Amino acid sequence: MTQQATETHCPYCSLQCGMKVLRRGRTGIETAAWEEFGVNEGALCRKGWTAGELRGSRERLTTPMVRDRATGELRAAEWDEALDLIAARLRALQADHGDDAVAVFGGGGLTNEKAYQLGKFARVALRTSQIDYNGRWCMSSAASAGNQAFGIDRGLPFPLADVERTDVLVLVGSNLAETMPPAARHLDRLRERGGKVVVIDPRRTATAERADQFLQPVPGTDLALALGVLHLLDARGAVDEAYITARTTGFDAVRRDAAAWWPERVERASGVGGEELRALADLLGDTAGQGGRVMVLTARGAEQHAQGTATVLGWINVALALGMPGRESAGYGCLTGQGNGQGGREHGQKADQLPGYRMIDDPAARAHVAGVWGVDADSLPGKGPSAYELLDALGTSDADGDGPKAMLVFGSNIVVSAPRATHVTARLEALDLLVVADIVMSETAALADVVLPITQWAEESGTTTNLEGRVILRRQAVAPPSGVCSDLDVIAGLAARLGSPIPFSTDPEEIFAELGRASAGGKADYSGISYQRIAAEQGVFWPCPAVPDGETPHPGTPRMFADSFATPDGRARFLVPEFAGAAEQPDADYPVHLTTGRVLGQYQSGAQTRRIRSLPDEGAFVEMHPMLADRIGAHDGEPVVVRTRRGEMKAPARVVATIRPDTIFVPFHWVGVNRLTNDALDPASRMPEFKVCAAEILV
Ligand SMILES: Nc1nc2c(c(=O)[nH]1)N[C@H]1C(S)=C(S)[C@@H](COP(=O)(O)OP(=O)(O)OC[C@H]3O[C@@H](n4cnc5c(=O)[nH]c(N)nc54)[C@H](O)[C@@H]3O)O[C@H]1N2
Ligand SMILES: Nc1nc2c(c(=O)[nH]1)N[C@H]1C(S)=C(S)[C@@H](COP(=O)(O)OP(=O)(O)OC[C@H]3O[C@@H](n4cnc5c(=O)[nH]c(N)nc54)[C@H](O)[C@@H]3O)O[C@H]1N2
Ligand code: SF4
Ligand SMILES: [Mo]
Repeated sequence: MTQQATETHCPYCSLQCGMKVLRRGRTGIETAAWEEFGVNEGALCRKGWTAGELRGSRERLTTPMVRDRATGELRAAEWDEALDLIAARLRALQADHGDDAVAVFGGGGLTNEKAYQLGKFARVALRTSQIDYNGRWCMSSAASAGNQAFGIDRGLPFPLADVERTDVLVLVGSNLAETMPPAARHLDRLRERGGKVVVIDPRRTATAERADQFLQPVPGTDLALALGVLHLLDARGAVDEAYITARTTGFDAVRRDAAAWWPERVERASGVGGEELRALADLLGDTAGQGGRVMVLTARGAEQHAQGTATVLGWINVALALGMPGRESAGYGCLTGQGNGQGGREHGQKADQLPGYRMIDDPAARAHVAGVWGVDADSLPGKGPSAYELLDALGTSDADGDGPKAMLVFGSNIVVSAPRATHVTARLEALDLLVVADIVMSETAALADVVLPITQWAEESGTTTNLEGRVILRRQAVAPPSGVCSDLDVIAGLAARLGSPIPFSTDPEEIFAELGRASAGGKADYSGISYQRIAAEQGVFWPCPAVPDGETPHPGTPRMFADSFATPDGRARFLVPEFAGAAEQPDADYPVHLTTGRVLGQYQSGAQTRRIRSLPDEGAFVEMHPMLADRIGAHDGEPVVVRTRRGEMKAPARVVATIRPDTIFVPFHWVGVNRLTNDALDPASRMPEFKVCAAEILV
């Protein structure tokens, strides 16, 4: 029998690898290589190869569930019963406490169509300002720095393959060999061409194994390194004065500030010695001096800090001082994380945004979007709180008023992935109504009053925008199991029951066309993109405005900034980032730095991947240096307790010489480490400090 293969994309990370989905047996599916898709050239990581396993497994939710008031247990319910109940309770809570009594929490894994409908649903059907999403915990610091420096936020302003054509690649806080394995080929090819890779990470990771230079700072001190590098570049006359004059503003203040960051001061702040810092500055200065190209990429290691925005600005300053942004295969980029991390932040599920990366407090943006939606601009609520602030206020009541009493969650497992998770879980428990739409019974769904079973990626169509800003199409490969609905059906069903003034479509292609109109003229303009074009062109890079009938279609924008930046005057901004260090410094009681992150075989909160049997589910571990292990009497494989001011956890020690002796690392895919993490927020991006806090470790 010939197999019908559907060309689509992986459900997980922002690389959005092209893959084929094949049917297996009566209900099963299997993933296979799609060689022709250029971004990953047929390669997948083990998560991609095994992504089909959840389909048809007993772990899938296949019926709505409602918590029985008498027994306190979840019981199966009909869809109509569940949606009627949700709508009735939301209406009652809004009638008693106002529209903002209901909150919505979205996810960067949702397709563009879902993210767009969710934002519209919150503003039009619920009229609430209380909507934000987990992307706030992902690349928001790089987004805010990109907006400030370049006037726009597209993770990579160039195609990923440009990485292999640069001359020096600096990776600040990225472990891409584990977090997007097929992308590591670009590092190998770059080195085969004679280019150099620099990795900055408190751990010598699989990515650092591919590096020509490796710097191992104390967590939370990357900004000091950036300032020190700029100091040395300026001292040796390696800054590109012509570029700075022609294409930027603000360098003088940045130069004065960096003048005070001599290597000894950087070493005191970061633990990275002057020689290593000089070696990096020499590599960058020599390369640029010979007309070569430098590319700086940041990821969560540099960004998930209370100083994340300032840190990214510090590295953007280095790239600008070398004259790189806008040159081909050079400049600055951020490696976005979730499957639709990029598109998910452009179409309105973020507290301060409307579709097309428009700002919700801009009257012209409100008028345009309200026009597309067919509602009055004055009826749209204003800006709401950021993800953590939203969660922190749930179910509270104080002199300033009440926090939300109900929340609908689409595509996030907050109980595992939020910082200071014990506190956040208590806030979820304080709600009158928690509704979770998910594929599986996640830790967050298990707390809900109503759980809604949702189609998974292979059972529905929709677009995502990958880390390069390339809008691509996930195609439905199989019918969903009976009893399971799409998020789009849930949103439409609830909107109708809530008496929404406008209907909500459930057809992804129709929604995409509307999203295009709503985004037209915005920064992230999708109006010239269609499902047909995506299929014909292996994706289309935004901005891609529509053109009048008969004119040549806009080609899309793979590379940005060649002639100008997206600021009002077309120049990039040098901004002075003040170094403050981590919000919580080690002391006698909590003497080590705790950092967190990922391993290759698990994805995020693990809600999906911990249920896939062929992936390793080893549980959390505490990575520590042999010197630290000796000092406290810990042994490899034996349990240790890690404690911070917010909580404690127990997990086996993993003793490795690749981590700094003053730092421990725990992956966040298993419940635990986020009970310990710090909820200090970046002032601009409102990013929590996932990547460093002070901890005590005991055997
Ligand atoms: N296997 C796997 N892949 C994934 C994901 C997953 O869960 N699992 N998630 C996807 C998502 S949403 C994201 S956001 C990306 C994240 O991709 P990455 O940013 O590559 O992943 P992380 O492991 O969070 O952090 C990267 C590195 O930062 C280091 N680090 C910690 N603190 C600091 C610091 O202060 N400074 C510096 N320079 N480095 C530091 C850590 O040691 C770690 O090696 O991965 C995506 N891909
Ligand atoms: N300590 C620490 N904490 C972190 C991080 C860290 O580095 N360290 N990283 C942060 C980062 S970068 C991120 S991105 C977050 C991610 O953390 P989460 O937001 O928890 O991400 P996921 O685990 O992907 O959760 C997605 C949930 O949605 C479900 N789901 C998947 N697709 C759909 C869909 O289409 N519709 C619906 N309704 N549900 C769906 C999944 O089954 C899963 O339960 O974690 C953050 N937390
Ligand atoms: S690298 Fe990311 S997109 Fe590619 S197969 Fe792995 S998880 Fe999927
Ligand atoms: Mo992320």
